[in-house]
Amino acid sequence: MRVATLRDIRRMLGDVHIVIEVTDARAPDVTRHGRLEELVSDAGRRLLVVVNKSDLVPEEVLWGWVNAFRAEGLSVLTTSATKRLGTLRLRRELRRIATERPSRILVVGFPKVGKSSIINVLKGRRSASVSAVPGSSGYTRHFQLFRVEGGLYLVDSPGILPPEGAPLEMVLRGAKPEALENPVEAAAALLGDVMRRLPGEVSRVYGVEEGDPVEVLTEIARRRNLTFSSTGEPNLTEAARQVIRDYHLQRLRYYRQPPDSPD
Ligand SMILES: Nc1nc2c(ncn2[C@@H]2O[C@H](COP(=O)(O)OP(=O)(O)OP(=O)(O)O)[C@@H](O)[C@H]2O)c(=O)[nH]1
Ligand SMILES: [Mg+2]
Repeated sequence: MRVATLRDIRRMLGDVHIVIEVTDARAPDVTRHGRLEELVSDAGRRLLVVVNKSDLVPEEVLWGWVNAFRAEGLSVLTTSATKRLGTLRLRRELRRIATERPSRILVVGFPKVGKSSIINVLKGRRSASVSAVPGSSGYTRHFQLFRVEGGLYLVDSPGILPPEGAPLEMVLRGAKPEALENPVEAAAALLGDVMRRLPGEVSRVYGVEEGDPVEVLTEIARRRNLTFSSTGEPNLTEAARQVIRDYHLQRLRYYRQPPDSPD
């Protein structure tokens, strides 16, 4: 995973006109990046927040998030890159706000929010790849431009933000389970939150009774025969990794309620 530091992003901002911050509809609050938004604003660049994976959450939840973000003065659109929902609107919006031509657009976000999927939809088949930006400095050596349409270019090296934070935040921000210091703690936090927000989901996916998260994790380990061969004890770390992967692979449903909604 090539992770860009905020310093890299700041440098890239010098060469782009518009920034698309891609967030995951299941956790828009956790997958947006306040510091990044500040940098974009400080650089005087236009920010467009895209709430992607809209197909994974109920419509009222999606609109709750959109309204909350708009109330903060943010420009927001929703997409499902895989189901091609909202992508035409996104293209039209880019065309509308790209007042300067040529305009270069940077796509940033945490790992696995769907940056590449969105770029691929926008690029389309007709798009041509264009070599490095002439006459600009620094980061440009490493990026290629893709033409969305006349005068509208996407920077092909998407800014992947480092997934940092509390254990649950790291999972929602796409940190790989192997990269987590304490996967058991992270998976327990995730399971606890899924059970609280979507009662019945954990039992549907794992066939276990819902209750204390660590006990649930232990039961998952037992049921999947994840035990240490030496002692026969349940291997909680491996069970935790599987649960985290299940969220990333969209097998375990989860979404967060927008503010001001009954939780
Ligand atoms: N359900 C759903 N899945 C999506 C959507 N967009 C992307 N995905 C899936 O999410 C996963 C990550 O998508 P990518 O486009 O690779 O995400 P990315 O942000 O480029 O990931 P990195 O480059 O690894 O940071 C893939 O399995 C996609 O199929 C969406 O709108 N809905
Ligand atoms: Mg990508």
